[in-house]
Amino acid sequence: MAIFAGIFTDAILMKIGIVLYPTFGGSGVVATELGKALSQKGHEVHFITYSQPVRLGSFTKNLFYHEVQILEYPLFEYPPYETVLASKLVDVVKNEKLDLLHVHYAIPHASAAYMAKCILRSQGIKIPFITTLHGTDITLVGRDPSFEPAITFAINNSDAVSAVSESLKRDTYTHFAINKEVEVIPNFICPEHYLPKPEKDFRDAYAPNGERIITHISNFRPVKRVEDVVRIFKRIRDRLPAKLILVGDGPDRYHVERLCRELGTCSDTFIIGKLKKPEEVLHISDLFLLPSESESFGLAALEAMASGVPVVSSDSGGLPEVNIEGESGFLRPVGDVEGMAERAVYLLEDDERLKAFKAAAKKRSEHFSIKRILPMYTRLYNQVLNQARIESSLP
Ligand code: GMT
Repeated sequence: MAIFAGIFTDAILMKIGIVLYPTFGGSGVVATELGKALSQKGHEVHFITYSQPVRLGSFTKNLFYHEVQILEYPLFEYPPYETVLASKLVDVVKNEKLDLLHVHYAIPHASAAYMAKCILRSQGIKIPFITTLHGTDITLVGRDPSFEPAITFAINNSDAVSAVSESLKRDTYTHFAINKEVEVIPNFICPEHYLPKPEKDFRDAYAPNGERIITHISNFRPVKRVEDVVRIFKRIRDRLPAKLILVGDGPDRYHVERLCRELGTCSDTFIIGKLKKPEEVLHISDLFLLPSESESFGLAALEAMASGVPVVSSDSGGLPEVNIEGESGFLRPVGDVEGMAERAVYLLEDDERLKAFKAAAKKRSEHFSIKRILPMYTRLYNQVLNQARIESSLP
């Protein structure tokens, strides 16, 4: 364990276990990029989840991945993931001598970490854990009575709790009886991933006659209101030449395809499925649409802005903390398809205006650069480790 003069400081290297969803969701992306950035600073990072995180890329010296094996047995209609995850955490903490665990998305990671912490304590090993709340774990799924008591307990028993926006922090206090301080640490981007590339051929493939390219990226769940994207696009295309690229996949894809057929927009719409590197499409885009019903932060919008793409979004949840009205794009109330289309046309119809908004979106994204956000996490880690040290020295 790394201690300097008895105190953990930013200069001290740590062994950190990161628990995450390895899929395309924003929480998994943030957790993976955080782990990569920590490892580049010399910390040893152990990802613990059920498959290799999609954004991991190539491994470096300080990165490790521990797969949680899900045991199938005829009795288990639903394999008990939380139990095998807790057991895996016990194993990794003990054998890799981790200093702390950082779990992303409360369900079921926070309660699994709590269980691992109790098991390890019974064996004389102390391990603090930090829970980062990402959104639907609080606003959608976590609030459901079938989860609420377990989530409240796991949050209150975390050694520290962070949320990705002020809005999510407020929602957490509103919906749960939380007696812990929730620290806001916004999501981030690594600016070097979004440097402009010469993409003319790629752009021509989608928009051969110089049409504007409008993009949306999501998991096509009802909360994303992807059908609004199609309706907004229809109104834009009625006013100026445009193409729509939809990235991602999910339960609403059939509805979206049907709506495109109904509105007659199929010939100008590309539904390209999931992408490991969304920035490849963002680089050729002129506008990003995110009309979500609820969005604790809107990482996809931030990634668009980092690629120099302005955003027209709903004003729900944490989106106003990311997308600034009249600067990086525009915000309209949830469901205001007309208003979003009108603002989109305003942005797209004038070359100079669009150029200015593209530059401003890029500039705004710099506020969320990993350089600024990473120290917030390492400070929280040090605070938790120092607290654990003080507690273990008490009689
Ligand atoms: O958007 C989703 O449904 C996926 C979900 C996740 O956990 O991956 O996204 C949530 O976390 C992201 C990363 O912190 C946020 O950027 C998204 O706004 C948030 N989604 C919602 O609140 C709906």
